[in-house]
Amino acid sequence: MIHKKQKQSEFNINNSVLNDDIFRLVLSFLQITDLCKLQLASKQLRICQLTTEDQYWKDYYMERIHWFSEASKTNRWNKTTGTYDVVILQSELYTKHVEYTENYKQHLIELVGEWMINAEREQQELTREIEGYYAWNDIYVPKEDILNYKLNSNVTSSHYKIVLVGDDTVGKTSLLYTFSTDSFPQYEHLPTTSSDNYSKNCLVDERVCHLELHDSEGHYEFDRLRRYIYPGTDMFCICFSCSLETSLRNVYSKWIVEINRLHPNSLIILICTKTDLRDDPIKRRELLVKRHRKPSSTEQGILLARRMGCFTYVEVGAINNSGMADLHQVMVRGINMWNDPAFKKKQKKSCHLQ
Ligand SMILES: Nc1nc2c(ncn2[C@@H]2O[C@H](COP(=O)(O)OP(=O)(O)OP(=O)(O)O)[C@@H](O)[C@H]2O)c(=O)[nH]1
Ligand SMILES: [Mg+2]
Repeated sequence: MIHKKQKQSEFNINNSVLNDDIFRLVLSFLQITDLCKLQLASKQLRICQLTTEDQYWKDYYMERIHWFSEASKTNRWNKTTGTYDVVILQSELYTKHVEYTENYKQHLIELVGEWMINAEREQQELTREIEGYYAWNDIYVPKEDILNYKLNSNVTSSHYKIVLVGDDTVGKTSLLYTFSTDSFPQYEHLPTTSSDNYSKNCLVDERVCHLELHDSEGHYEFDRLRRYIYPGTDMFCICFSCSLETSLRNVYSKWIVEINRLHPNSLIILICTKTDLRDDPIKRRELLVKRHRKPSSTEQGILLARRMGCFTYVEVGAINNSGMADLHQVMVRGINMWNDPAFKKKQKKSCHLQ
């Protein structure tokens, strides 16, 4: 039986029989986050002092640098050779940081710091880019005003055709699935290859409304086929993901152009998807590491909606059901407001004044 006093001294790491080398070995198995926690525990303890040694950071640093550069590889089309070249995005950052031989922790902090500055700069650049886009008529109405609009009792139609478009993987199918079934799809991304239909019945101002919801294929291979679902649409919803700035840019360079060319003067709303990613620290970090970007902001979405002549702007996160509860209201009230002669008159007046 171990005497109480003896037991205490054996397990007191200050007076431990374990020497520094054994501690080092133990520490080398720990995750860097645990080392950081230990480092903060107490500066007096020898084991905590050991955690500050550069060798732990070296392994972590090298592993991270390798992972960052792997994660940032992308295929870029080479016009001259007619093949895809593997390029590392922001490679100058890695090459600069690979050469270090000491102060690994410090360099890792600097590297991430550079990305954050880069991400902030890119964000400001994107806002300037949106401001410079060709501006369609600004007919923007805030979502809150649409929600306050009361349905006109003279209007008899309660069947509405709504079409969702937007780049592939922005989450159109997931949004429609969640919207119509109240549950997020359990499968990973299955690219839509035919225009599927969903439907939803809802009650707005005591009127039963039927929403006929059309999914579409986001991939450019389907550009020719997609247009066949457009005729008779009451509302187009252009979707982009807040974590994919190419999908935001394509609102301007592809989707608005396509709809306005094939069906001018249609009612279009802009939907920003996957807003849960803005609050998810792991996903934010992944975006920072892979593309040195931050998710696009609400202000940028509203600005884009105004420049693109969209009627309103909505944000949703299908995965956590955020923004989904009043989406049917925005759709039904939005279509009715758009077709209201009093509203059209007001819109025309303000367009003349501009
Ligand atoms: N984090 C998050 N992921 C989502 C959300 N919505 C969809 N996703 C994921 O995004 C991926 C693409 O979703 P889809 O709904 O298939 O995208 P899509 O726009 O229909 O794509 P195409 O059919 O190829 O045009 C899937 O892996 C989904 O699980 C969301 O709200 N949050
Ligand atoms: Mg789909």
